[in-house]
Amino acid sequence: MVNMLKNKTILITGASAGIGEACANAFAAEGANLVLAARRHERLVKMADELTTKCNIKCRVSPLDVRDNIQVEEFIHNLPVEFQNIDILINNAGLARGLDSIQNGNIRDWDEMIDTNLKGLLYITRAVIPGMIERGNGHIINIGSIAGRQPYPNGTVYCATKFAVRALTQGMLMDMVDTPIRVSTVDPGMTKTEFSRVRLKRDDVKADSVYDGLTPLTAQDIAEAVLFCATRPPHSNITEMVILPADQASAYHAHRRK
Ligand code: NDP
Ligand code: 8X3
Repeated sequence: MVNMLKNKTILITGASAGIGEACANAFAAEGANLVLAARRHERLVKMADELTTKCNIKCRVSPLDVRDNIQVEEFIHNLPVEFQNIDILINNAGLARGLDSIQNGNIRDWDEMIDTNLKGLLYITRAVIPGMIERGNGHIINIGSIAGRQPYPNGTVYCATKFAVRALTQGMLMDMVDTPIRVSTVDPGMTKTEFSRVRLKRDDVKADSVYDGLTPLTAQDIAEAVLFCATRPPHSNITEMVILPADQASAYHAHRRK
């Protein structure tokens, strides 16, 4: 993997926190140039200041709501020339909102998850793929979830969006099998980020209790897996990778120490 990513251009959505931020750090450390997008622009600016100095890379940041296709198209269309040739797209922006049964579900929460995790991923991917095909080079790495493999009670709609990400990964592989474009999904289990705080609408005590008695994954654990996928030789594609904490056996089985 020596210098494999040096001067490559990596676009990361949802780069302002958690797994996206950890991916930015990991790829910058390998000398890759970054395009970082999320709604919290000020966080991205701070990251870019630090990473350009520390890792001697180029970094472009952009405020972006992936749910808005017009914003997405303008963002990709208006990238400066030096950032236009995206080598790797990390489709990471995503969230869960609420923990409710289907019969008590909040429609606004459903819309937010579907619009972000599913439609947002599609908008970005649609805008980036043609350039990759034209250049004959590209890798799309989707951040799925164990929730895209096993639905669990009160998380049905979030799980459905992540099942959809897996379906999209498999379908994209088929659609682009005659191109050099690679497609992967990295599917984590419980990972301690801002995820549970967002899901539980900033009830931080409840959010932290999600990880009571077990050792969750870190965002860096996932970034290392993404980096591994991104650094296979061009003839090799890791299509799916599932990573769980050692204390977790499935979406519904975790070992918690008292
Ligand atoms: P965080 O809440 O820490 O980070 C989520 C990121 O997504 C933030 O940078 C946020 O940025 C961004 N984001 C959310 N909505 C939008 C939007 N509409 N437009 C642009 N960016 C958006 O959570 P994680 O790092 O844990 O989540 C990253 C991905 O990992 C998600 O797809 C999640 O589903 C997945 N995942 C997480 C797991 C976990 O246990 N943590 C396990 C399995 C998968 P901003 O608010 O600034 O826009
Ligand atoms: C996030 C992990 O277990 O909450 O995708 O579904 S989980």
